[in-house]
Amino acid sequence: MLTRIDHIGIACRDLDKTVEFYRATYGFEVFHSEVNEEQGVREAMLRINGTDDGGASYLQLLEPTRPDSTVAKWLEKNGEGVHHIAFGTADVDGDSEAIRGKGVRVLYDEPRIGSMGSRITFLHPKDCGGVLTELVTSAQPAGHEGHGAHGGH
Ligand code: MC0
Repeated sequence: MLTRIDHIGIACRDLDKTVEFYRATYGFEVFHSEVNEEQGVREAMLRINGTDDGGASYLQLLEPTRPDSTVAKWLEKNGEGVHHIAFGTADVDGDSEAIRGKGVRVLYDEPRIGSMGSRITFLHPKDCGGVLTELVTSAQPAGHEGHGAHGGH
């Protein structure tokens, strides 16, 4: 069951500059940052709020680390802006199988590793009304989410 907006992914060309915009304009601070080589991104997670299921919602700022990455391709075509939305679930395996059964293309056979050790998969934007959609199961069970065990900033 999808229980929250886990994050909104925003593609940018200069992560540090974009982090500074969100800090100076809204007061959001970086909760966690990392490089995900498999996905070809350097990212900063800005925690916006906790949620009823014990999880949280974030803005995820994404800068490509290589020119052939999906985010680099997307930036070249569209410029900076909202790249994807992500729904949180306690069961990414079960939910992606259920959604696949409805005829929506799930991009990975098995979930891969996302932010803060989460397990993630993506749904094809062409099957989701033009919205690249991600499903996320946090590394820690709902109710125990926090950045201490994820390596922090
Ligand atoms: C591509 N398309 C999109 C899109 N990316 N539509 C909406 N939102 C997006 N973000 C559209 C293109 O405009 C194109 O439409 C069609 O999909 C095919 O795109 P393409 O540029 O030819 O590229 P493909 O087919 O090679 O790849 C598209 C695909 C790819 C969605 C399969 O981007 C992908 O695998 N994405 C999932 C992984 C990802 O995005 N990782 C980065 C975030 P037209 O009409 O022109 O044919 S990593 C992340 O977020 C992790 C770290 C985390 O959350 O923890």
